Amino acid sequence: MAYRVAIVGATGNVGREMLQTLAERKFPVSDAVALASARSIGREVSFGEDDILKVQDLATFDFKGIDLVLSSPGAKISAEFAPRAARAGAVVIDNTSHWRMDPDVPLVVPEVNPNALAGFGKKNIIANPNCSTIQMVVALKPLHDAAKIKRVVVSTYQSVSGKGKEAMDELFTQTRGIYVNDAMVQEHFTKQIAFNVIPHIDNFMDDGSTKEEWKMVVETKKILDPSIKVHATCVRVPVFIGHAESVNVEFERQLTADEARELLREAPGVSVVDHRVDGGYVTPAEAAGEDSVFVSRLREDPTIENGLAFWCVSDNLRKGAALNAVQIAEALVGRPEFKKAKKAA
Ligand code: 11C
Repeated sequence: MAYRVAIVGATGNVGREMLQTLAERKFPVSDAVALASARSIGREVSFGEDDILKVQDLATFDFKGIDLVLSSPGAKISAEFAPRAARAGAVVIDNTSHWRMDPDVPLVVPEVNPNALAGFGKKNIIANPNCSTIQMVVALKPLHDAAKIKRVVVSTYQSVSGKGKEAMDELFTQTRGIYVNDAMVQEHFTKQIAFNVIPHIDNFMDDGSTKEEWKMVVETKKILDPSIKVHATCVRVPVFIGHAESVNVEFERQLTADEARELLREAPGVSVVDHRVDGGYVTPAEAAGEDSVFVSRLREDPTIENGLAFWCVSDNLRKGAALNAVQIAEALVGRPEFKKAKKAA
């Protein structure tokens, strides 16, 4: 069986990556539709090697007959269009933050909580988690199953592509400008991003954390285990693609670095590269364009009981967004609840 698939936000970083990932993974698509806001109507986006799609207007598009929507248009737009698409019978897999904490919307990382997909029919909406959460929970899942995590302290090193194409352009322009002595253009970040790091991603909250940090806390609980305590510091770094994280974990029982390494080697979606020699670890430049969550620098932390530290890196546009969404689609169409709903329609 093949499916009619609409991509919402098709001209953005994640939307284009969704189209590429669907084609690369040969997801059974009978018809693909690219949608975006009015200012992008008529623009063209590639779907696979041969197909070019003309972007249509999201605001006026009739979703009747569409089976699946993969969307990444911004939270406010998702709040408006997703119920409209769902009412028309499509299942929306949404990459924005808008639906993630809705109790009637599954928040899914297929390697971690695929069974949450059973609840997709409550709203016909499934949420794709935040990129920094996805890579962390993929790495934590096998460790949690083995030794039960009590607490996680994470610091992120997030690339500018998480903030969109204009943010990538700003990093490029500022970097070039510093070399050629041009005036500093600073529109998308609160401070200079070239040759700098910024401890601020998304809006500030009342308790002094940022929304990006809050997302890592509440999403990890929803996906993996509500009893896990998480403390996050999210930092923007002058890297184009690939988020990195320094993760410190406290378990209920001891887990040695060797045990953790073996568990992670067997875990779906994880590649362990941990050689304890110069260059024996993965950096964002090597993770860009790859599907895996890479884990390096595994070591015990003797400053707490049952402590373990590691480094994890992943392509934020792929596993952190488009790939996870396509994996959700793959898992969904194989589920009996989805097949039943399609038959009944
Ligand atoms: C960033 N993680 O790197 C963000 C981007 O909630 O989906 C994704 C925001 C979200 O800026």
